[in-house]
Amino acid sequence: MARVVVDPVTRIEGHLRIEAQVDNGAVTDAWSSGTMFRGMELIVQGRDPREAWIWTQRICGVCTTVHAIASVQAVEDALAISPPPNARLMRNLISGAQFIQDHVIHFYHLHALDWVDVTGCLTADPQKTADLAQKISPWPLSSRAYFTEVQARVKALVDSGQLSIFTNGYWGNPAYKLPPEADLMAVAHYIEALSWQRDVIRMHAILGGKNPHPQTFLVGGMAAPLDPNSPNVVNPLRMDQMAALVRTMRTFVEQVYVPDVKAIASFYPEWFTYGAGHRNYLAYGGLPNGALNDTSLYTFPRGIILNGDLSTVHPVDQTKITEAIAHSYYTYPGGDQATLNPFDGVTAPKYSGPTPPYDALDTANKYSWLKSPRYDGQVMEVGPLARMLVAYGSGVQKVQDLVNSTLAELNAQPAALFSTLGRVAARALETVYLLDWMDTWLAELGKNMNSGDLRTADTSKWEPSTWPAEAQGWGPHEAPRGALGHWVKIKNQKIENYQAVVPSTWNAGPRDENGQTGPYEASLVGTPVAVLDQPLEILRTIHSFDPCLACAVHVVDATGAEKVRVEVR
Ligand code: NFE
Ligand code: MG
Repeated sequence: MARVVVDPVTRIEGHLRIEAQVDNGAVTDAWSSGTMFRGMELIVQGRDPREAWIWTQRICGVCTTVHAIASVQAVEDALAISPPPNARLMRNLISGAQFIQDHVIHFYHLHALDWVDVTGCLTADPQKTADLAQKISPWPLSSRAYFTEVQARVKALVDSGQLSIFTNGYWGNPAYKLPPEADLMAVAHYIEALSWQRDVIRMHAILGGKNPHPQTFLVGGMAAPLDPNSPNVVNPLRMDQMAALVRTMRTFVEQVYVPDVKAIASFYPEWFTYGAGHRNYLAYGGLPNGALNDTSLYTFPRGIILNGDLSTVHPVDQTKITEAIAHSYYTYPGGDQATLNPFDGVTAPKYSGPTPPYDALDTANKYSWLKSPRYDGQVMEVGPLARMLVAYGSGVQKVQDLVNSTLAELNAQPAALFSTLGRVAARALETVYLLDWMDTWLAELGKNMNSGDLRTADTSKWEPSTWPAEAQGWGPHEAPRGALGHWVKIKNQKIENYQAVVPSTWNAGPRDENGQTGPYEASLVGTPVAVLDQPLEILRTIHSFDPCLACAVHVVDATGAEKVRVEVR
């Protein structure tokens, strides 16, 4: 019996500690801890609700934009404002570009090295690598000469003794199963994805002035003018540039990302059986194709799947969302066993853990800066898998086709989706699903522009004097990592209370007042660990969620960064 501690988990955003009990080569219990606090909710209290998005967008630089959108939607909900169609289209284009960029970055730069042994590149035969690459994709950078050059670059890095971005990997671990040729192909694409992601996110510069944190959001719409006759705004030239960017997105996603996910997954079929967890999935849904409150026209449908039963999609009732703090470093007026809906949420930090540096968390009591969100008292996983399952169960034809054809290709049953690799596959399929929507939204925006509908904002309620004395609103959205909600209460034109419940809080949160484990904790049970001081398999399952602890606890580093520490006791 051993206690494996991974702290901090790297190749994520923010500060996450995992403690896992390992018996007979597999995890039997696990604890997930967010190790730092910031408290964005407290920063926006008393401020003008129209500026909340500027602050809250800074919760994270990885899922840039999503907190801005959730924030403006919460305030629009409170004040009954309906942004015009062009604002919706611009927000969707910004969101879609964010999803597509973020998912590719996650796969290559945050997750692939859990499956790909970089040192395998050194022994790969470039000709066989070219054969493999050409077999699975028409992507042009697949020649023997190309892979020979990539191999030489990796070899120069290894020979220099400075592994740079590849430092501290668990290279040579027996859980790596790819042939060297697949390692070399994946590393080549890892390098290519670095410049691809930089290029395609220029869509944010066109619509939002910059990335990260586009600057054109506005309560009521977008501050990005649309005008076919002006040189410096969204005009036909910019529309052409955006269409070209979507083509660049599509080519790489279809010819590199998706074939690589399938190729790598084919060498790890057992990972379609590990990592499920509770099998409850929640999607708020979002990226509206009509009025904000018309969920029937959402790109991602809203709903809940319980116990892995795809035959029924349950409705979502905002009032059933609560946060618990029984195992979190917070206090509630009603005590540690109380739970609160975010409209009445309280952010009262009170650290009660051990003094750092510490050997062990006090897992019987409080052990995380994350609260424990629950739906109707139940644990919910959020994210690409939740979205794809809810869309599948809701009868979205395109999603059903994508999922069914992928399962057939991998010779897998639908139950395989409830797994570590199920999350990875769902993320890739969702990226494909969004590409068509990007074309649709661009075409619609162009059509509106050409027909003279240039409205991008409804500012009829811009003046606070037009607001009711008290109002409250919910801004549900889908971020790359899952269901994201901002809750705002407005009183006398100022923010009285503000709560953000983010995807990684749902997934990475600790046990609740009833002792129910969070999704990360539950998903790790049963995960094999071949080499105790190289917990590669724990990283596979945790990384499959794409953790962002910066979002989850709204953190800053107050004590100085710590080096990676992996302990086995
Ligand atoms: Ni900081 Fe985020 C996303 C949000 S949290 S990455 O996607 O909201 O999981
Ligand atoms: Mg919160």
